[in-house]
Amino acid sequence: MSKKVALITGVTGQDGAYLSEFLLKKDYIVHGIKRRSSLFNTDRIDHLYQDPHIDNQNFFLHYGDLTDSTNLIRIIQEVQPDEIYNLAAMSHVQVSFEMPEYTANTDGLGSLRILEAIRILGLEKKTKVYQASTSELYGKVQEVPQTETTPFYPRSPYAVAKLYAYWATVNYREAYGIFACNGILFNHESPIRGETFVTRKITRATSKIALGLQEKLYLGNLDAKRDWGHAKDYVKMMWMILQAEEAEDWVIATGETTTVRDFVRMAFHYIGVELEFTGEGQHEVGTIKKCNDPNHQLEIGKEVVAVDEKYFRPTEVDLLIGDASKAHTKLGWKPEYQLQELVNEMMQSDLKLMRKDSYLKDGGYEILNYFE
Ligand code: NDP
Ligand code: GDR
Repeated sequence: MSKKVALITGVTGQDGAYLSEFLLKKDYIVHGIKRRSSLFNTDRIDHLYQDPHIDNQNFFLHYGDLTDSTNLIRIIQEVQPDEIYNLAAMSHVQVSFEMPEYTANTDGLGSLRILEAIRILGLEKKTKVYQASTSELYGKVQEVPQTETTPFYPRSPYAVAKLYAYWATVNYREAYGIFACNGILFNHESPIRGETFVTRKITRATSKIALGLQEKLYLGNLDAKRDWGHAKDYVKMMWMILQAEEAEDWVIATGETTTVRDFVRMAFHYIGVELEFTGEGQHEVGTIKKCNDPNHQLEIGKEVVAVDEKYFRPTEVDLLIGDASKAHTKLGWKPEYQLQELVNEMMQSDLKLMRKDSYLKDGGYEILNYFE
């Protein structure tokens, strides 16, 4: 039997990398679309790269962009995929307030371009499509926990664009019979999460503070609550969604919610530090209350966390907590990771990474801290 062929947009991102690994293990031929950039942007998938001069290659990269229809049509025509995973997006909620039009073009129209390419090429009966939908669609809380039937109320240009993509996916399923599905995924993280999302920002900064490479971690809204899972669990579910009997839309979540503040506590706990938070709103600070690890010489009372208003969003999503009962019951999906395990894995990885900076600093190199 011939191998299944998958095409992944956003292959260089967190989920694209984990999904590629997952599908290659399942013996798929994997094609990915990457953007041209002036520096290498394939760090997360370099370990999957194959010399194009060898036979039996099963991982291929194509230059492309979700804003370029002709490029997408050509790649889909060449690849003839059985499954498309549309993961490409301008995925940062706060940045979408700075770049609303680009976000709409990529995250909204980009999804339409993929669906339309399938129609133009007559692949409606062959190619299944997974659309990376998001818990950001729920935005302003209408119901707790959120399920497949909870009304949407997007609160950012990102979420508005993703709302368009959500409904385009449903519409192309109903209008043309394409096996197109939305995975409404709640936040999912990992050691390869983008550095400016809050979890990774926290684990990187905590590691740097532990090693004396950074003084303080500046954050925005510490009260925001998110349902955080591990990206590895979630990419498995993307695949399961396309293997289901019927094309449907699915909520994927852990069912537990945690504040940003508690995530910070958990990261510091990993390095043996207990934090105390005092003050309110933009004046809130986190100081070291106890330090149990003699390797990390941090003084009691030192202020290591502070709030900077620049990270507040014009409209915020206060509380996300998902109910993935449908996925549990109909597909047998259950997340394997607990939040503390995820935090530990991220801390372990970032401490290792930051030790490199520490050696460089000892060798006389200047270490820069980016406050984004
Ligand atoms: P990342 O930001 O890590 O990856 C996004 C990917 O999209 C990168 O490969 C990026 O390329 C690519 N990309 C961005 N713009 C374009 C464009 N115009 N054309 C082609 N490619 C583009 O996101 P994640 O892996 O975390 O998320 C994957 C998808 O899932 C996204 O659509 C996101 O919105 C959605 N999602 C994510 C959740 C999460 O918690 N992680 C939760 C719910 C939904 P480059 O590397 O060059 O920047
Ligand atoms: P989110 O993720 O907006 O949920 O979108 P992010 O990690 O950016 O923010 C989570 C919450 O933390 C608060 N926050 C901060 N966020 C960032 N980035 N930086 C800070 O300094 C900071 N301080 C507090 C935010 O206000 C927010 O409430 C992610 C993305 O992966 C989307 O693509 C995806 O669709 C959703 O998750 C589900």
